[in-house]
Formats: sequence, structure tokens, C-alpha cells
Amino acid sequence: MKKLLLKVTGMSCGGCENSVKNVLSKLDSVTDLEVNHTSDKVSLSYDENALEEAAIVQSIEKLGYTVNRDN
Ligand SMILES: [Cu+2]
Repeated sequence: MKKLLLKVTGMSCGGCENSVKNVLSKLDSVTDLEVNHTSDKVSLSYDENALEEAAIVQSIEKLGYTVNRDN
């Protein structure tokens, strides 16, 4: 399992958190999912053999949020 920490900007409330959680929880192998709109943090673990990081990022971006990987 690989751990991934992303800074996601654009989330403004608990509803945004839930949108992100819903989408990511449907992806293959994702576990330990935590989303916090106050700190702009999304953290999760996933199986690199089952899922690519780009797919995770794209799923969040499709919702209209901005993903920064430089943290
Ligand atoms: Cu919101």
C-alpha cells in the first residue's frame, strides 16, 4: 500500500468533504481515507498495482477542486 497526501483547494464545507470522500471511496483499493476542508488535506492509502495516482487526482479535479502535489 502506498500513502498519499494531497493538498486540495476549493473545498469550503462538510458537503465538499463528503463529495470528495464519496468519489474516492469508490476507487479500487482506497482505504484510510481522510478529507478535511479546513486544512485542505486529503490523505489515503491505496494499492499501486490496482490504482494510479493520476486517477485519484483526476477524480478530485472532476469535482472542480484543485489538487496540489507539492506538499
Ligand atoms: Cu462545500
